Amino acid sequence: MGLRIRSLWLGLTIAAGFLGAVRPAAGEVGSVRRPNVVLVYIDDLGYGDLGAYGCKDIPTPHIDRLAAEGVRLTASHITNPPCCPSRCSLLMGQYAQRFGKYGMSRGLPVPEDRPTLAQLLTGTGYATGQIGKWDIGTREQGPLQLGFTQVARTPPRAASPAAAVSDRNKSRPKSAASSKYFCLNEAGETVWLTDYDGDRMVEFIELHREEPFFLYWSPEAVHSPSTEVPARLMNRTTAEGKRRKLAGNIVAVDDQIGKLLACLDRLQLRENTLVIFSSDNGANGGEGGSSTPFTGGKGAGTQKEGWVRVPTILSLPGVLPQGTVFHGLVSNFDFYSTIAAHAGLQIPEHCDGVDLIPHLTNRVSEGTHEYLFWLNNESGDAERRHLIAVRWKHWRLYRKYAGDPWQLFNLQKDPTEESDVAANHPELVRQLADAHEAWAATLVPAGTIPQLPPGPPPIATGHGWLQAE
Ligand SMILES: [Ca+2]
Repeated sequence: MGLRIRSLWLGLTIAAGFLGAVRPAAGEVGSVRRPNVVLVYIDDLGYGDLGAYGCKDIPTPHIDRLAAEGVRLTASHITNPPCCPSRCSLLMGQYAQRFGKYGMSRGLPVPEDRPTLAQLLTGTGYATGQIGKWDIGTREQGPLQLGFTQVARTPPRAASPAAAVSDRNKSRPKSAASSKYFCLNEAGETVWLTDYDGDRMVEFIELHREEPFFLYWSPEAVHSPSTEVPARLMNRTTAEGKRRKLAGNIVAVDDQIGKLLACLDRLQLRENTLVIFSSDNGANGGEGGSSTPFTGGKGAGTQKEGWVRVPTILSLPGVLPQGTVFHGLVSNFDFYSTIAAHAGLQIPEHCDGVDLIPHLTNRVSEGTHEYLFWLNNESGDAERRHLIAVRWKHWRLYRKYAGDPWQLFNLQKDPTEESDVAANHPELVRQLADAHEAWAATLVPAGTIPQLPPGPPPIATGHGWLQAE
């Protein structure tokens, strides 16, 4: 038995400690090199802000290439918005309410009685890397503690170069420490954080080119404020007004996808690497982000579809069809199940998601999910984030509080949710409301959010990589 196979079985034994549900699919283990996975999870990227999704004023040629060489999803949703719950749901592969998270709940631990996606893969011999924003679990539940084997240190922030500050009168960082997007590289030069992250992606892949790897890049971009975006990025777009700064931020993300694809091409890993590109929640209208053709988004638009429908692309040349579009209902927790199945593992029993690949390749004709549900009602959370909703086919049933009347929207005819047609379809309202009630009955009560004193962040500042012991 070769070293890799032996370590795989050892890992499976460890992984099987979680619910006893994790075993390799028959015939998969050892027969071929297990596939690589790169999961890119952008912060606050809107449904309408990529060329592949119809955007005209922000060039995104590399992300568009990913779509041309893969499948573009039109109904991919974040069922636990925004940043923190979205990421917790992603890493656990299930509705976050299953571990008591009903809103932002920042600091609530993620459960340790079931494997995170990183633990699952690390347990079967994958090199698992994390770069960028974390925002998952408690301060003690950093990426190394939740299964990643290699974590990029957070680079020290730099002062914003005066020449690059796009607006010197408004929202300018007060000190070097408060700069969001300028950091120092190892040579002490001031660089754009998104560019720095892209170099770490390439570094990680080059380090692990000879073994199966899982890389999770979750940039700070394109979260507000984009005020520091340098002219060299903005000038590549035709965006206007406040949107122009966001556009520059998005261009920098696209540049890193270019680096990623060039690296995979150069190392001849493109056909053995599943790339998943998505966003943790919808557009930030305050920054000029677009949810077109839908409305709403982060901030003032959280009651509309645009807060939870995000651009999502899966690319795996040779397996997935290229240049196609998939309209089925998808949630970000499907990524866990998809990656697990693609790695030749049984999907753990705790997962709510499905393996998307058979659906995307049309090998399975039935839908991915009949329904998707939302229940953001954490008592301490901002009221604008309260949301109770159901998606079924092209319908969206919605209300903000349990006592409110249901509203029903036909997203096919009315993507901007102007006309509440609940009164015209009482049976449909009842069907969807009953489905929500039945789903909610399977959840656990809201968890207690620990009040922790200030302490060090879960990822240390510096350069290079933190390694699991
Ligand atoms: Ca976010």
